[in-house]
Amino acid sequence: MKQVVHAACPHDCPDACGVLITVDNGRAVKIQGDPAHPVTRGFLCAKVTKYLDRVYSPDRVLYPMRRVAAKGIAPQSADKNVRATRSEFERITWDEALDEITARLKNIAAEFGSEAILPFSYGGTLGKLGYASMDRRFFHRLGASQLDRNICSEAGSAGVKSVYGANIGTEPEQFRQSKYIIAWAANIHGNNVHLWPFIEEARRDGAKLIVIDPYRTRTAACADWHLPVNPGTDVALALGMMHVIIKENLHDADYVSRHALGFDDLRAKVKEYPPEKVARWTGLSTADIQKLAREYATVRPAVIRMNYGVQRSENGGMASRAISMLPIVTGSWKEVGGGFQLSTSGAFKMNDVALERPDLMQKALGRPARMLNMVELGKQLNETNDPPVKALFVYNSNPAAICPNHNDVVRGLLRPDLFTVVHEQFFTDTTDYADIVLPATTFFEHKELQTAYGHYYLQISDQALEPLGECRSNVDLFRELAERMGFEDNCFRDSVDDMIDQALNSANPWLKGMSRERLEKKGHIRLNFEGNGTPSSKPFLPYAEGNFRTASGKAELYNERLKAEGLDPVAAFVPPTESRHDASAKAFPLELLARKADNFLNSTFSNLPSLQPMEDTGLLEMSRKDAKARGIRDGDTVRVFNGRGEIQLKARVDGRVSSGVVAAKLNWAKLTPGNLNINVLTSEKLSDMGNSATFYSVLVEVELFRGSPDARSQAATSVGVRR
Ligand SMILES: Nc1nc2c(c(=O)[nH]1)N[C@H]1C(S)=C(S)[C@@H](COP(=O)(O)OP(=O)(O)OC[C@H]3O[C@@H](n4cnc5c(=O)[nH]c(N)nc54)[C@H](O)[C@@H]3O)O[C@H]1N2
Ligand SMILES: Nc1nc2c(c(=O)[nH]1)N[C@H]1C(S)=C(S)[C@@H](COP(=O)(O)OP(=O)(O)OC[C@H]3O[C@@H](n4cnc5c(=O)[nH]c(N)nc54)[C@H](O)[C@@H]3O)O[C@H]1N2
Ligand code: SF4
Ligand SMILES: [Mo]
Repeated sequence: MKQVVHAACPHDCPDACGVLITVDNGRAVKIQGDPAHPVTRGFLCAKVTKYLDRVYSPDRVLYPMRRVAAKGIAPQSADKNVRATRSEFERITWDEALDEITARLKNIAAEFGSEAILPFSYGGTLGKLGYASMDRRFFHRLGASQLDRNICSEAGSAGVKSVYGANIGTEPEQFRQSKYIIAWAANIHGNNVHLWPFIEEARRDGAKLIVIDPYRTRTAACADWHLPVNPGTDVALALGMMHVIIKENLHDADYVSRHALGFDDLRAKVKEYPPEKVARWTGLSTADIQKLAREYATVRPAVIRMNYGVQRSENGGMASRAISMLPIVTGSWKEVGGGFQLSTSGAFKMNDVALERPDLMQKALGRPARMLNMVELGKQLNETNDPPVKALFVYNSNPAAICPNHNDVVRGLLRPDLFTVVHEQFFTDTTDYADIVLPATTFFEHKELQTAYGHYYLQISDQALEPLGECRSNVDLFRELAERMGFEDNCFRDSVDDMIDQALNSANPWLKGMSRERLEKKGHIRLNFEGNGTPSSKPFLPYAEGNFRTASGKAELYNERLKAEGLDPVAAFVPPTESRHDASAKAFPLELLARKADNFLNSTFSNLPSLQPMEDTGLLEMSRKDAKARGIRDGDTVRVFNGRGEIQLKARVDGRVSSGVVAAKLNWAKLTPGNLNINVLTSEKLSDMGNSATFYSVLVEVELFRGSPDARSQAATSVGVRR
């Protein structure tokens, strides 16, 4: 009775792997990469290779649960037993859970207005339906506040779109034809591992790999050249490179004159960024900046893989804008193996209006509901008024781990008058504050339509298993809730297949010929860039002939709209206020990179015993110089602090960061010493463009921890009660 089911990994990762699941008598017995997928080519990352451990983990939420104890992290048993938190809950039936939720939401809406309800979701699944479909319909019809989902990528998107008009880029397959590959704030080994084999092929053919990253990642360690740029100074670096390129006449005058607007403004602007000056900001040498610029402009084809690390900075929008100008100036978009990639997501435009039905807000409120930015959850829970947030409905997210300014978030989540529902697969940091926990399916247990942000293949992910326990998918949960609320609109009765069909019924020419039936048969299909119904595998060169998606149709090196936002219409380097360039750096002189872990996915997977040994967590990585100046040795317990909070970590003096920079990794708070995670130090400050998060613009100070270890300094394995 063995059967192999085609699925697609829905985790928040550019690769969106093709997956094969072997099912034997209703039980998954094997997971492997689909060898037929042209980009992900039959292998999976370490995290998803171990996915059976996740699906069948004894720690999964399998039934609806109601809180029976005070909110907050329960005193835990001494064996790092996350399940211990279950004693905080009693099992209830789905009927009881849904009755209680609908009654509470109705009461809150009646007393405070429906905008007192805030949905909170992000990247648990990037499945088209699980990410945004029935849930949006439900909250729109309810008249709930809208969530500005800006925690990850909006600064970069805004920066790139301000030049190109769309967020699309070079396809990964073309990297094998490149001769000069720049990984700019892109941790390819950790976060985008399926690009790596293409880079290796190119290198076997003589290509050079350059990594621009303040942290010596595994990718940087494998590179031909690592440039450890100071955090938040990439705008200056890109402008400095263009200074050299234009001054030395290495630019593509023909491409620029035909396809760009504002080259003369750019030429004038970059005069302000000679390499000598840029060297002081970036910490790189003048000679290296010149060499990088000359090589990038002359070794062809050259491609830039920029990732979102660069835009988690106060000036992240401008950095993305400036970097995305480079392939315009050199005309690199003309060449197979040239160009630039931040994301490919802009190519998958579907019928989101049909899926999400924003018109339903009109019915509920007579207007669009207010928008609250997820980056500022702490502020939303503690300060927002008219109306205050009285109900928080969390799914696809773990805000008590991943939001900046963790202490404020937790203060808000602890409010006794806040009604919190969490739809989850595990008892996460956030379920520690939930009134009701609902069990969610994994991608093995529901059907999905899967896009990607690192390649151009659309996939169907088939259901391999019946839901475990009483788990429900996001779609099924919100369909059921809508019925309980008495929402009669027909869209609340749509099936998964109905919604896949609606999504594909789009004006996007690249979806022409794409149907559910074809996807079901083939598993994955490349977007139809010829727009003629017969897909070909010709290289996709989106901007070889211009065709920018801006209003002018040109690449906008000068952008009038930026002026209105108080920004330079070309580009300008404004140092982050939380950086060594600011006076505030006197009190907290070190720049913290509050990073992701290579073997977790944001906070997901960090509770999985089979993956935990692969990551050394609870560390503060620092340079020899900064450690020595503070009398700190490798292995010492250190206090890391700033005006927002403090955390005790173990010093690791390992040469991964340069002087002035320290780094630590994201993890579940309750698995981190003292039940706090690195986000106690990060800021809610928003980026220059896109109102995005600034996880990598954070100043801290570090000192040797001197007192006797209190509850907060003990290892994750010991008893720790918050505050
Ligand atoms: N294994 C794994 N894979 C993941 C994730 C994960 O957590 N783990 N997360 C997923 C998600 S949500 C996303 S958005 C993508 C993100 O993928 P990436 O954008 O690659 O993610 P980051 O790790 O945030 O940043 C990349 C690199 O930027 C560097 N960096 C930080 N500040 C600066 C700077 O000012 N300038 C420069 N030049 N570099 C800087 C960091 O040190 C880091 O090595 O990855 C996805 N894939
Ligand atoms: N310090 C620091 N903080 C960061 C970052 C960083 O680099 N450093 N990165 C930021 C970035 S780029 C991002 S994208 C955010 C990510 O923030 P989140 O999207 O909240 O990321 P995760 O921690 O992966 O949490 C996702 C949760 O969704 C659950 N889930 C998975 N599938 C489903 C499903 O089908 N249904 C439901 N209901 N739940 C599901 C998972 O079990 C998991 O607990 O974090 C941000 N926070
Ligand atoms: S997390 Fe990324 S690399 Fe790993 S299986 Fe999923 S899509 Fe592939
Ligand atoms: Mo992200």
